Amino acid sequence: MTMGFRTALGACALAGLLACGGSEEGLRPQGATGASAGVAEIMAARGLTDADVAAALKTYVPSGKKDEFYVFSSGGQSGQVIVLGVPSMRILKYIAVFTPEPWQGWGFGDAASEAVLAAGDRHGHRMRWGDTHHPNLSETDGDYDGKFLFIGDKANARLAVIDLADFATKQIVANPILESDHGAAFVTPNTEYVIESSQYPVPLGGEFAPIEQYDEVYRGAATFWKFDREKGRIDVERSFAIELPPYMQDLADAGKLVSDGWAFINSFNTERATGGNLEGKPPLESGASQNDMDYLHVIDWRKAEAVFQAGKAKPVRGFPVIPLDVAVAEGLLYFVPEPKSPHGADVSPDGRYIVVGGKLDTHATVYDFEKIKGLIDARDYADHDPYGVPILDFEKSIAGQVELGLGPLHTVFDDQGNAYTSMFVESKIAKWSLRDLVLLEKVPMHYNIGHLAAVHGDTVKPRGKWVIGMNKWAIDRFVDVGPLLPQNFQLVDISGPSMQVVYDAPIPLGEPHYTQIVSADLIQAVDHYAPVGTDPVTGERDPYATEGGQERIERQGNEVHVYMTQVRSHFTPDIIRVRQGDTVHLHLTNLEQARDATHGFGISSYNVSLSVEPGKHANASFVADRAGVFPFYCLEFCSALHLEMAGYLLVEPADGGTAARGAEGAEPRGGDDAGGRERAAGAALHAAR
Ligand code: K7E
Ligand code: CUA
Repeated sequence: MTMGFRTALGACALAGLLACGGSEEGLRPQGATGASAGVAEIMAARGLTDADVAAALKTYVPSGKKDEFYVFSSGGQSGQVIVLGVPSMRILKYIAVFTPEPWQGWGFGDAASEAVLAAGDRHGHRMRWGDTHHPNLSETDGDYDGKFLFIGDKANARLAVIDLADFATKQIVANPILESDHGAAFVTPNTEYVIESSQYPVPLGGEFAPIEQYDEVYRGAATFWKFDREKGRIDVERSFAIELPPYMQDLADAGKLVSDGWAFINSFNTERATGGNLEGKPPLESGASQNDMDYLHVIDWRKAEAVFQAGKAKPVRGFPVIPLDVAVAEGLLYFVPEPKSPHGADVSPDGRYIVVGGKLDTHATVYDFEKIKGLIDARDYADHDPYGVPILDFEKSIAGQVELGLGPLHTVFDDQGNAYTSMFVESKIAKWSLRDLVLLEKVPMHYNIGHLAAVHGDTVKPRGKWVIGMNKWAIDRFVDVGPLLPQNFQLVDISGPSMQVVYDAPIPLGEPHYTQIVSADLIQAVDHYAPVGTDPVTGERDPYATEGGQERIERQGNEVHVYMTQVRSHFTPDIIRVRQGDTVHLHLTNLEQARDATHGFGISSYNVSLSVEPGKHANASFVADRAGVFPFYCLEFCSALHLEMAGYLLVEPADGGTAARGAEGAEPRGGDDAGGRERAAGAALHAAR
């Protein structure tokens, strides 16, 4: 009967996985005596197959055990970064980046985060969202070093720097010449530069030009942001860009090892279609799909750096840009044709090959850098584009093409010489041999796979084991949650002879694009801020940091500075008295150093939310423009007396209304009886202490 059949199957599955010692019997894995029968019962009750159990055992991380790898994923339209663990696929954290996030006190009054966000404002607009596409970990010698994470905002051409010591965003730079990016963020092998290249051409610098002048005035660009590792920040002064023709530059990757010093960007719309479907022109999408070939951009960034340092760049909105004609004359920009609607540009671990997918092509094209370099050195050009950029011969530049199927996009690598390419149209991952350029196997994805990631799969040292397919719109994988569908990360075991999908993880925070998977032992996160009073953005003790015993309220005119501390389970001070119209400057230090001693600060009606991790200092300023009584409290359940960790902001009416006067009479305010009139006249008042 069914029950018995299942029981036997389940036991076998378990036995196989636990390296069953026995033989025919096969039912009692060593050291797991008695487990098999229980497991079989569960399998029967839940209708699980052998494969299900195998998958569960591969991904289950028992309570108290930790994951072997971190996943850093873009958060798509959420403007954030999602951190997961592999193999469990448990979500560990969202890192606030371009978007305010109240739990982390990011952009809700906290001055340090507000300043980081404000640095990303564009053209005087307050930007509070982003479309994060490609996270990139900092590298040393072409492998992740676990120190920093960069991520680009496609919608607004911005780049963010996240420090993995505290998993917090430290810097946002707004690209002064671009309006959108896509080839971002991609680091060079020692994180000398973080690449951010354009997607949609515009007149560089953000000025207006009619779209009829697209060919003449609209441009793309590749920005090379200089990273100062010591400071952990982009050094804008030492950064530069290279002007590119008005093609739609797409994904970027930096060369490594044999191709170190070079960068590669695929492109589409070399037709330079501009749309205009209501104006009698073909829609952008069809205009952009006429040519059989677009151009892989090949950039000698070391030469570009030298050209920039030699002062040959020209300022565009104050930002140094190597003009296109200079780039051509200096020999730092080349094109190689790439088949129809290309996407992705992924450099192999040895740096020799660049793999480009073709959304409308069935092949992945494998370029051979040595051939490309040979053609460049020999000035063996097949042609020039309308802007004078040398075009190399396609056939002479490639190692070959692999027939993979429909809609190949992105490629990552394992430690066995294999490549894995996402097949968007087919909804599959194709595994193929980089050496022999033959397709080995495909595994179905659910569904619409975009990027994929492998463990250290885009470094010089891939580590195999796992691939994650990053699928869009999980139409049939989870219980329904309305028309806006979660995404689906599928974990694929690549350690065996055939790929096995072992876990589906819904991603409910925007549409992630790229992800990187890094060994957990490379990440060394701090568990508190030291010294006490540290501003997490500067990494230094904040000038307003408050020591225990030094808490005070100081008034300067109508500015009230509140020097406040918190320890379990109180704020000092816990009563703040101000007058309507005062500007309140809250300076809040968490005096604790224990790792589980995070406090928060949330206050009614004034839109302030602070997260104050142990040792952290936060500043928040607001105008107390509404009279009333506003409780504030600690936002983390920090102790048994957490609910008591609260206080009051008392904002007395500026017009000295009766209610306020009545209350005032009872307060030890001394000699301020006529305060109402004085306040109404805007007179300076002394601080209430
Ligand atoms: Cu293919 Cu923005 Cu990298 Cu999405 S991109 S999938
Ligand atoms: Cu501090 Cu709750």
